[in-house]
Amino acid sequence: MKIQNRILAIIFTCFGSLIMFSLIPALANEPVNWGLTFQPSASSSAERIHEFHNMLLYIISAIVGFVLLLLSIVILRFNKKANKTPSNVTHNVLLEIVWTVIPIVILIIIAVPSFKILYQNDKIAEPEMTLKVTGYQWYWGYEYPDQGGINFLSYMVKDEEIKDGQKRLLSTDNVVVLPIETNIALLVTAADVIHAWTIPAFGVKIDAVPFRTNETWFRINKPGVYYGQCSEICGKDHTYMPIEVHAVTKEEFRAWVARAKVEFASHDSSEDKTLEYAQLGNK
Ligand SMILES: [Cu+2]
Repeated sequence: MKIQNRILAIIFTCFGSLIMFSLIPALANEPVNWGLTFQPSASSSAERIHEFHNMLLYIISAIVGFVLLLLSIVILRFNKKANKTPSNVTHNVLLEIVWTVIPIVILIIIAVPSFKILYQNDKIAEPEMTLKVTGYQWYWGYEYPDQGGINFLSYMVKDEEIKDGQKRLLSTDNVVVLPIETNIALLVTAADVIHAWTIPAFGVKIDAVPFRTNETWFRINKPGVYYGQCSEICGKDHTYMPIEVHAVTKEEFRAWVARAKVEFASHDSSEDKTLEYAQLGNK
């Protein structure tokens, strides 16, 4: 009995800590220490993903609870001491049908909303503007084809150049500025190897594949600064190609477009910076 109590105590402690940790909220639009839950959603796509995740959490918790209950009954009632003469039953047709059909029903219940979200997050609902992203080893290129062809490259701010308010490994020299409440079509490709453009708060993670253009869309619903990182291991400086998006109101975006057209009229040659970054890993 003592060992059984100990096992039960361990199981309940594990569950208790899991529940406690899952209650710690992730409050920032960036990775945080000990962050366990999602970053708060800032787009309709992320909202749908979070709702689906929460639904799955209820289903999986019920399944885990049920299996734990069955295991506990087996451990307590059918151990050698409590059940000296074991039963010889090996088959039960009804039981076997039930434990096959119920999981199938559960999978169908999960599949329906899952496919719905895949479709909704994939299909571009009347795009109002386009952002084209190109992944390079190891930086990002951005183009705004319908905003006068603004285009620029975006590099991580190096540790020794970080200014107040910038974040190590997350801030970039040129930030992506996007308007809120706008359906943004995202076109993603790469120039060398496979990268992946990701902003967790937008619910977007899409591979950037050479010779191929992947597309998705999102609609940001609150202004703010959002961070992401390349999410496909793309070489030695994979860690050093973050994404920084500033979501602003439509008026602020128009003002930025006017400034950006002048500022990015001729951007720096990418060659120099590529060389500079090639040294980064050797420091
Ligand atoms: Cu990459």
